[in-house]
Amino acid sequence: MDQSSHEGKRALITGITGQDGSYLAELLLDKGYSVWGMVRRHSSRALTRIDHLVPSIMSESPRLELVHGDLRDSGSLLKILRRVRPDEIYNLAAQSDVKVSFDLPEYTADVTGLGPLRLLEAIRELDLPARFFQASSSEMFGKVQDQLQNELTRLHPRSPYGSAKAFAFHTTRNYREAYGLFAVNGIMFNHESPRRGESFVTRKISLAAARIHHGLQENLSLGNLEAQRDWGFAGDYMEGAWRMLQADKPNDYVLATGESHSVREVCELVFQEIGQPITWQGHGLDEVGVGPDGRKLVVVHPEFYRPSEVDTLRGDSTRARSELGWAPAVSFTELVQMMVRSDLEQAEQEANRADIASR
Ligand code: NDP
Ligand code: GDR
Repeated sequence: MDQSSHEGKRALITGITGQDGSYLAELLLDKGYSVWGMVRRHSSRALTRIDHLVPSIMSESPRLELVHGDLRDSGSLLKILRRVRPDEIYNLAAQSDVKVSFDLPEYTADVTGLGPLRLLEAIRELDLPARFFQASSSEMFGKVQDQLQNELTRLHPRSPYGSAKAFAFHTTRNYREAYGLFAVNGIMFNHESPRRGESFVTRKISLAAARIHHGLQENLSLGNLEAQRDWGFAGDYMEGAWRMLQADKPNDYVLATGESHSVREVCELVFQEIGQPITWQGHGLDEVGVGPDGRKLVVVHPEFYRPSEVDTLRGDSTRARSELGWAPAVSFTELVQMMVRSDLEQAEQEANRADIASR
């Protein structure tokens, strides 16, 4: 698709400061869209992931504008939609941390569950002819029976986050059926990148390994090493989100690679990439990952277990592949290598700063 075909189109991204928001903003700006990003008020600057896009605000006709709003505040959503009148709305904002959702269940339900409902109501209230993308999650499948999960798989969430996403999923579908909105769910399996939040397991592992490599950290504490996920690259998934809103008809689509790997495998690959392959010793909470020189590089800690776990996920994205022509471009190994490379650079900078500070 060439850039000129999208010039003049207006997109609103909620969650633009997050991992996915930053990739989507790049993608849409590249296609010629004018982009509005909804941001929350922070006491300090929170635009790290989109800083490189922000200079265009200073230009004469900025194509990226940031507006203050919050998914918990219906008034702010109405105001933004009235002002921006977007052609496409990508709802990426959420309290997206599954572990945190056990500590903040009501807050998670409010932001992640009711937030999309507030947006959909505002679209309906204003009679806006906008297309709406909801960032739905494989976490909704939870306790799975089938080897592969697709758009027809039964939902059995295992966390307050998964339950909130399931509510938003059904709400999005209901607004499509009840009011004829072009509202779609992208049922996205885990997707990662060098911009992934540092508490999510892939990034936690790659950053810790890089810091261990540069002598900034002793070891890495993890929870359930056996959990299996279908991990892809965030940039590929945002391409899929965009394609869903370009389709002739609204529908729900799974985005996944179709491959799954365990947390243990991620660890093994990451430590191999930094030149310190690990071997496992012990069992359960006593298990450790030992480096070539006998140092304990990975330890297991009960703090990182969840009250109920999603053991294994693997997605079947046949519908997206055949109807949208979508396919992930980055493999699991390439993804891990990309993250390790980036975190080695970050850790090297941290080591240099620590060195200068100690002089
Ligand atoms: P992040 O956690 O990186 O980003 C979340 C974004 O939501 C941030 O911009 C955050 O803003 C914003 N946000 C949080 N609370 C509110 C609120 N009350 N009002 C407005 N904005 C808010 O998530 P990802 O980029 O990884 O994920 C994007 C979406 O996709 C999320 O909805 C997530 O649940 C979903 N998803 C993600 C998958 C993944 O593997 N990454 C897989 C499946 C679904 P701030 O910077 O101010 O905190
Ligand atoms: P997830 O991602 O819960 O799938 O949600 P996360 O990376 O947090 O966990 C994946 C699996 O790893 C296990 N695990 C650990 N997880 C973390 N965070 N920290 C640890 O120390 C650790 N040790 C083991 C977890 O138990 C889990 O099984 C992500 C989020 O992006 C959601 O917003 C999104 O909807 C889903 O992916 C699909």
